[in-house]
Amino acid sequence: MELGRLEDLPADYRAALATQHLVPLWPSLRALLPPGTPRPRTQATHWSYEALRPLLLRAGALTPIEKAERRVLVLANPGFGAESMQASAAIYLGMQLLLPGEWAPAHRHTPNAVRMIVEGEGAYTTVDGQKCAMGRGDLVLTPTGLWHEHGHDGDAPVVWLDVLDLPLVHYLEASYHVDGGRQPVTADGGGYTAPGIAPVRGFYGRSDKASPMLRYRWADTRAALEALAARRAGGEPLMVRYVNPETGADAQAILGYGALMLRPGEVLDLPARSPAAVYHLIEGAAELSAGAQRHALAEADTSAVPGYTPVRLANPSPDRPAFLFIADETPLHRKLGVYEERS
Ligand code: 1HN
Repeated sequence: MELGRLEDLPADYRAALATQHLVPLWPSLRALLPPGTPRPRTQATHWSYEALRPLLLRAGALTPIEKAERRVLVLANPGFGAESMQASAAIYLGMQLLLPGEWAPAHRHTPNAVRMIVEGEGAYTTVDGQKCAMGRGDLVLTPTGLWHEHGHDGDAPVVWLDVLDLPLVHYLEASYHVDGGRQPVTADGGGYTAPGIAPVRGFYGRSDKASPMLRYRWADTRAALEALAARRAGGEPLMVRYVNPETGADAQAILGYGALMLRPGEVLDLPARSPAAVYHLIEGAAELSAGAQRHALAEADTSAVPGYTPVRLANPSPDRPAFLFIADETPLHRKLGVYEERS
């Protein structure tokens, strides 16, 4: 049944509604609740690292770190427009450049962030007094409310992918920051250095921090995926999730993070799921099909995929595995009770 339109209503009635801050629902009802499936603003979008890298390095020459605080090019999904600076409804993505000797001063803010290190050696992020070295493929968490600053003792540019839940926190009108200076370094990574091993505090005390582990080394993640590949038959996804080692829950409350391996030549079909997702290629090569869109991912390329969209991942290489980092809105959808999978 076709619903009544705004234009069907007399002008004087519409004007009277407006003066009382009232709006008729029926002209907008179908847009708010489309039939059968949502109409996401998120578009399947691909960002080539080869294309963005020279632009990011040029930002290094154009804008000193003191003038930027964080030197970032934002991966803005065209579905939301450039001003929104969001990759999906809840995900913000940016590529950040730190040059040798530079320092990005401490601040803390309400949105949660993670960094996936893309290129370069010698940089570190100090989070809550813990100095976390940043190596390629490492995942470093900067959870809500914790001080964090970046420094670089190496001799070549360092680039990382920032993933934040900023669009959601901003939408909730809960986004703000507090400036700081340099933090004293108080610990050497908190003792969470090996997967599955949690340091005891005092006499059998365990950490109750929301994010006790702040750095997940790529060597550990990659080894876990290789071990899965050695045990599992083909066809089953080879995937690990980044979790809180104390509780086994997702590493962060809003966005979820994982890593996925594709064997040489492997094709993997993932069902349509309600959360939007981001795929970032750490190693190898991959083809990503999201609905009718197809993207070839080279190393360090990033793709955003809207929710409710089936995804096919393929490794075109006959002899090299491919490794992807995945960030998605799954924890948020599950907590809100709107999580859905469709086969
Ligand atoms: C932020 O704090 C960082 O600390 C990077 O490196 C990107 C984007 C929006 C808001 C805060 C950082 C950010 C950010």
